[in-house]
Amino acid sequence: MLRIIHIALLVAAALQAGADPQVITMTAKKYEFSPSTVTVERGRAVRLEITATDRTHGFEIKEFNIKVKLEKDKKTVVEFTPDKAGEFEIKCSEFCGFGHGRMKGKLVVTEEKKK
Ligand SMILES: [Cu+2]
Repeated sequence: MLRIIHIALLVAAALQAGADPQVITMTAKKYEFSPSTVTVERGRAVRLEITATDRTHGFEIKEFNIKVKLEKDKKTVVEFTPDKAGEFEIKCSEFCGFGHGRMKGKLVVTEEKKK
């Protein structure tokens, strides 16, 4: 009986993470991400839908092992569940011109809301 309850709880947790993602639409262009600050909640799945509008860019958040290439005019989906709260740097990981080094954004992960 205990085992069944345990499995049910695991399934419920998985469904919650999958069924209620925090969907955020972003764009990337020389030399900025928009929005430049993204705020999400720890422990909830995040789905970022990012489109580079002027040329190829990159999207990197080191602390969450995210590094993807953003092809121009193509929506790139990045999915992850932040397991730590804090502020993390988002940066462009594809050289895109003289302003590349300052093409940055910020991911803010807040603590989970109390249920
Ligand atoms: Cu760049």
